[in-house]
Amino acid sequence: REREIVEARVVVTSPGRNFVTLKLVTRSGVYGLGDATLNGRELAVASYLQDHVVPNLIGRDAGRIEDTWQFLHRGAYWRRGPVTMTAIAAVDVALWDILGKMAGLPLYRLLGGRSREGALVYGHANGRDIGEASDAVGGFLEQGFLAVRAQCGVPGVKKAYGISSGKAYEPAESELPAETVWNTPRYLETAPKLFERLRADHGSQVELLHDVHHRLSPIEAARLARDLEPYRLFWLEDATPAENQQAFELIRQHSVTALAVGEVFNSIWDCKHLIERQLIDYIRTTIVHGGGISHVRRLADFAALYQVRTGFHGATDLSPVTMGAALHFDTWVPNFGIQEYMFHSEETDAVFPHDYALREGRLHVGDTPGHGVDLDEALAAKYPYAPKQLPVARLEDGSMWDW
Ligand code: GCO
Ligand code: MG
Repeated sequence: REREIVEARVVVTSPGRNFVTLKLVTRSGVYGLGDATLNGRELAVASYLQDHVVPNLIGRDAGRIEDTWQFLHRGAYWRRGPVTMTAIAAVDVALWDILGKMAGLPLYRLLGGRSREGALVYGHANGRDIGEASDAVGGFLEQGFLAVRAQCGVPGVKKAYGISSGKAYEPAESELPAETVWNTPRYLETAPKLFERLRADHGSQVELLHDVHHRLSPIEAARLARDLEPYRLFWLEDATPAENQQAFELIRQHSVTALAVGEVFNSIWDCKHLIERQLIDYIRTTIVHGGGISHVRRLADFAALYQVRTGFHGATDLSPVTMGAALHFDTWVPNFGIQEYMFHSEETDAVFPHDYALREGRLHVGDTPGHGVDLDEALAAKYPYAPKQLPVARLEDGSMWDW
């Protein structure tokens, strides 16, 4: 009875950007937190939770994590999809947090204990041109980063994905989507030159990554992967949209550049073929959009059979609650690869106090019971929701493209 859920609250707050958080409270007063943020579509998940999930949670045993997951997944009848799986993830992570607090154990110990000291992370370096991007990579190396993702502006393309305009990169910047214009040939010329320069400036040791952000066709992606081979990328990410998982066969036929995919996936079924056929090297689906710890754990175990490693999404639109849960997972999971890490703003960090810390290019979790991330509700209330959407992209003739 002490484990009975007596209260469930959906907190929407915007400390610099929008976040949706679920707070579950048990009769004994222990609470758990789960992130439910789906960038640009936040209120759809907030409503899914508030209107359709919360009434099912009151009176439930917080210890029945698996049963609750199955209830919400099978019981919805309408399975999968980003909104549903993000809502289920929020409940799942909050329940794991409660379990940890009740047991007095950090989450990684509940999962099976430590496999490594810290989780290798990669930071985001970008610049308006190749020179600026190279300087930005240098800045990360000075901070002790061992792995850096690099993006640079493309001549003739205004506001390309991943390039900040001075302050921290935050793509969902306006109430209606910003319109950008994309040019594939110019990009395919520029990207190999960027990595040629980065290897010349920074040597062979640093791990370099790059995100194509779904903007190439399969054969274009194959060409880029081949052109980048001399620079030994840690990975090339989202080289082509992956709804058709077979598309990656074409890239594999032409290149040995390591491939990562999956930040927009929400279940194991989205990557089953990619993994079984060993068409990718890293799976990026993370806890918040992939049904929580209970589902992503299955995905990671399946991936391990095929030597595919994790490389969790970690952009700033995933809240510190997801980062904390993901880092516990990274600390445990045997087939860990790397963790994406963009710094949250000071405002965000103040609303979500946490005990993870960066040391020498790796993030380390603390030993606080649960996932170690809290929510300052009084402070959160000072940052009301502000509708923001992600940009869109068009080709030069005006037709819609992938941003
Ligand atoms: C990444 C991602 C992000 C996404 C963002 C969308 O690799 O970090 O591609 O930059 O665009 O999370 O909300
Ligand atoms: Mg990405």
